[in-house]
Amino acid sequence: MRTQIGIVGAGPAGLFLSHLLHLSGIESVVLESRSREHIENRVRAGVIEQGTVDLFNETGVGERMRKEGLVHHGFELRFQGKGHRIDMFQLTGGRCITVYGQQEVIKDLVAARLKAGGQILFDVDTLTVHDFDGTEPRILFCKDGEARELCCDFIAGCDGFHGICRPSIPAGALTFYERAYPFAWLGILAAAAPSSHELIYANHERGFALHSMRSPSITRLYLQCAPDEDIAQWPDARIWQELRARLAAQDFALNEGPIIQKGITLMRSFVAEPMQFGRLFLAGDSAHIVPPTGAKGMNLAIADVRLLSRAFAEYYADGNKQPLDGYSQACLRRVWHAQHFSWWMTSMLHKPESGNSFDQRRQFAELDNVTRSRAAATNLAENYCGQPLD
Ligand code: RFL
Ligand code: PHB
Repeated sequence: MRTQIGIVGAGPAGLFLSHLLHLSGIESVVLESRSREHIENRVRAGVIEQGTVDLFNETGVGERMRKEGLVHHGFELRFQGKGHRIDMFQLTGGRCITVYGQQEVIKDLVAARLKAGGQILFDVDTLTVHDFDGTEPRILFCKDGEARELCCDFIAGCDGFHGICRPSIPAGALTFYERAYPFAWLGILAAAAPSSHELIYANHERGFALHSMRSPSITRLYLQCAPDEDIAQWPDARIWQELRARLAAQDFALNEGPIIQKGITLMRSFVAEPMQFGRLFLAGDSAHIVPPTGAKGMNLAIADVRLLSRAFAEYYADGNKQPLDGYSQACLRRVWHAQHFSWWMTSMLHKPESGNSFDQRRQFAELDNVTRSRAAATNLAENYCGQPLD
């Protein structure tokens, strides 16, 4: 098999890259280790920045999101039992976010690629990448028990944080910047109407909690927990009890319902620089991850592949390799802004492991500032809605 761009991974980065390349008349093949059913049902991100929404609309994959996505003009910071609304729309001169599940984005992108005759091979295994330091990279893999080879001009490593592309780059060629956090999130999906129209980020002495949603009848909720938490120790009744305690506020009642999914997410900040080696380009979580508190990961993945697809388009149009050479640098500014914002939101809202009362007082002072000072609130709102794509 031969193609122009061999894409490893059918997450938001890989699928959207394939879609953008197609719009520029460039061929690609997407290789995915999991089944179509698995990736279309994997519950992850929910918050989509305005710039990402606009890009989906401009490139013809935003139709269902426009109908089913929930547009939010604000969100709430809750601490010391009181809610404080951050009016993103007003503070940013009309920007907002859309709540729409990542698995719905995946369904829309898979459908668009298949409709356009795009090739996505699901359930591939033993995938390895080769010769990307030369001019004829190859991807070897097995499909239905048969060994296959995909020859390509370039490889796009869109295979997430645990993928194989980044670790295939020779040791010492990349620098890693990293921070692990001493806590994790226990997340649930519940068949219950959201208890508020907007997201609620709560700093509570028992730990952080987040109220989000997926639809008018499905609530998404998270609780700060230990990184080595055993989910078996969290029967549904304990989860609801903890959520009620952490989200408590006057005139607020938490709607409860059957829990349809639960899982634990570890939290880490990580950047690999540069996001390229030879003809292998990394995009999305394979190159960087953020703790989910700032809701930035998928949005960053989309911003990366937008730049990467443009760089490939210039290369194929007139042989100009400059945008490809500048790809990593062009991405990293946004990446580090998001790293800072995600780290900051995380440290402002989570119960510090130290249990130090100084840290707790400092957090309240920071929350007080961010909810009282228009300048501080504007900065938060601008970062949360996301900088416009350049
Ligand atoms: P993905 O989505 O991990 O996709 C990588 C794909 O590669 C496949 N793969 C392989 N395929 C072939 N061969 C191999 N050897 C392979 N190894 C892996 C995998 O099966 C997978 O299909 O990476 P991508 O495309 O870079 O997308 C990144 C996003 O998924 C991630 O950043 C977001 O989910 C982060 N995130 C959020 N981002 C937001 O923008 N807004 C949010 O509100 C938000 N909330 C969240 C989140 C992530 C969370 N978790 C579970 C980590 C909430 C949570 C709880
Ligand atoms: C979600 O709805 O899954 C969600 C919302 C906000 C975040 C992270 C995840 O910061």
